[in-house]
Amino acid sequence: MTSTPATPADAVRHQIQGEILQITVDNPPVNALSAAVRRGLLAAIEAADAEPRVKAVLIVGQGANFIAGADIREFGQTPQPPSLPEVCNRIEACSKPVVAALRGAALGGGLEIAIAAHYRVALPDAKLGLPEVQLGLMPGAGGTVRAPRLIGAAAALELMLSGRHVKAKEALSLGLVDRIAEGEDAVAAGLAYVQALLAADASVRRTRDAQGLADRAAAQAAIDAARADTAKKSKNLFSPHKIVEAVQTALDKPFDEAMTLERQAFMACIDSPQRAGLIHAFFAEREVVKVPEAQAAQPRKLDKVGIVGGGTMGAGIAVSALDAGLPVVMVERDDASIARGQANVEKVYDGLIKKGRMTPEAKTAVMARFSGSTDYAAFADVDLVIEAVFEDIEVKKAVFKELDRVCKPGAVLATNTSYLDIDAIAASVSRPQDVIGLHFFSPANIMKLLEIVVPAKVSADVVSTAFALAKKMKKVPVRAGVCDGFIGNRILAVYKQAADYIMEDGASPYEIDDAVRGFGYPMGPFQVTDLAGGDIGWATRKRRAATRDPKARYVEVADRVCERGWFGQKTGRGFYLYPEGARTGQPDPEVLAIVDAERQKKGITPRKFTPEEIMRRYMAAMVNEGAKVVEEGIALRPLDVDVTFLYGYGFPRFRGGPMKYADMVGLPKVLDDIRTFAKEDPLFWKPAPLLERLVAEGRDFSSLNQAR
Ligand code: 3H9
Repeated sequence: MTSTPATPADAVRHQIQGEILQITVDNPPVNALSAAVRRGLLAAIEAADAEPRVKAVLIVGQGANFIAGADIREFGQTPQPPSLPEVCNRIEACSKPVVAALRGAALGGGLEIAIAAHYRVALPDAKLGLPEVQLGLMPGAGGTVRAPRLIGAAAALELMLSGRHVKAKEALSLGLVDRIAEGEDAVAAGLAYVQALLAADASVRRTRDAQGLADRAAAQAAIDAARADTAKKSKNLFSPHKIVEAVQTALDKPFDEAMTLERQAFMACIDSPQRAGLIHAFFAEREVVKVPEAQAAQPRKLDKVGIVGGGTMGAGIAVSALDAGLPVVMVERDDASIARGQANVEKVYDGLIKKGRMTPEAKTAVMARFSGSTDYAAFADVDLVIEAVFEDIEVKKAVFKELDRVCKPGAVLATNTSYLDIDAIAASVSRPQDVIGLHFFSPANIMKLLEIVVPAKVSADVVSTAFALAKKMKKVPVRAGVCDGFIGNRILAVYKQAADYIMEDGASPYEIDDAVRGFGYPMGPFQVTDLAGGDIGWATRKRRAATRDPKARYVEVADRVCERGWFGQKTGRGFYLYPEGARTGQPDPEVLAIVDAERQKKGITPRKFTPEEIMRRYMAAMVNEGAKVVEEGIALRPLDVDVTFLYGYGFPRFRGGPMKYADMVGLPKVLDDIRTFAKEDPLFWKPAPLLERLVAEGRDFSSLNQAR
């Protein structure tokens, strides 16, 4: 947690130099606008107005950032005066010209401060934006009222609805800033600009009077277009619609009234569960890297990477490593396989060239760092090697034997297995302390999630190296323990089972997919099966058949579908029909007939499920297994489960992740559901002891989220 300085004097300094009053916001790490900062800013502006010697004001941030926005940790607590809109209005009302000099982050409330100032200069490293939408919010300190006046409705809406950051040059062309300065010294750049303004006898220039909305027809057209687009693309979201309506208000109403209405809409966003979910996601993805090993040990040297296997996975990992700037050497068993591996890597870059996102020269430069070999000796100088061969423990052990033979002492030996016992792999080599799991998700060069699977004997600096690799690759790493499926696939197996039960009990796969999409997922579980290939799950089910509890309920529908050779999109048919290579499936009456036949075989009379009933079971299964995963230490904290599902399984970000969702629904309610479902199938619906304990103690999953 970041500590907020207690007094305005700590968080905001102001000093008079000649005719200029310089205000410095100093609230590490990112100069967020805590209550102390707001008080300090207000006091400083009042001092500037009151002091006759002062002819102009400069606002800067201490360190590498201007201001990263409101202090997100304060949301949900009782608001402390002064409010940010009040501070912005006071800055704008200042009787002397106010200049903001921007470097690093000038985001959200930070940009609102800047556009309430009268003039702006940006340094080359400045990042400007109104990213509130990504937190389930909208700009709430005049952003929706001032930004359209400054840069027009179309540009302002685009900024606020995308939440993207713009660099100094673009900010200048948009009209967000007035000039660009060189270097990294915001004070020097700001003072130079102030002096130039004073020399030119420049007066105050208030954004409330700017003319960006003067062309009413153009503004209305931009708002209508944004409204239509938002209705289509953000139908599950709350705040984008509020942003569009706030800009409509800015166009229709006088400035002060629009400010009041913006505040009301902002407070509605603050109160929305989506704000809670999205802000949880924001902090969770920053907490997830705080794991004991990475805090205790420095990473090992990581300058060159080896990859075993050039299939889809190996090639995707190679691309991730190349994109991280690392030299990569790939080993395959024969010349044909290494040629195929290299071709798989090049295919990714050729795709980018085709889309105009990469030049052929850039590809040549990247591929110069790639080499292929059929000889493991090529790994002699790599710092880390990732094995991505066939999922079979004996095959993997044979690879590790070779790695053990050729790799230099201290090289990290990683496996990309998605469920095999990594402790067993580690035990098969002479250096178990160097063995770790790096579970990439397919396509590995695109998917953000990286499960870092920590076997019993691995040393802390190897875990730390894995987190360093994730950072270089811009992945979101989650620490997981060893078990079948680790965090993600283990939980997936359980809620997929729940989906199968719902199907056999009466809902069609299409109704289930609809309900899951309605909840906010991009795809339902049966669509995902068709996309991934039904044969993959089939192989897993066959592997597990021998160890499956004979008393456990087993739904055979998917096996019947696979027996017909219907493996999903790649075979043109799975749970859905894909006529002529279509990407979107159509419901298949023959699949429904298979489901019916299975029901009849088991004597099940189908019943109706509403989308809400479907989701209650689906989520209860997910949360219950999530609690078991936390209790067993497979996940360090509930937030690690949340981040896994947000980045690896398409869980809707606005719900924060499954464990946060459970907290918001209320754990007693989730447990009640599980107990009710247990009456039908006590073996499957066994409540997680952790869930029972938390309910008994009146606690929630968030209470377990402190870093361990
Ligand atoms: C808003 O402004 C609403 C207004 O319109 C209206 C109000 C009335 N508050 O990301 P990093 C922490 S909404 C509190 O690792 P980077 C962060 O948790 C806000 N804390 O660094 C981390 O803490 P820790 C709109 C914050 O260099 C540390 O700072 N603004 C805040 O990779 C370093 O962060 C945004 O949405 C905050 N606002 O990236 C901007 N921001 O070390 C959100 C960061 O304890 N922030 N922290 O883990 C960002 O996008 C990035 O943090 C930033 C720096 C680009 C600034």
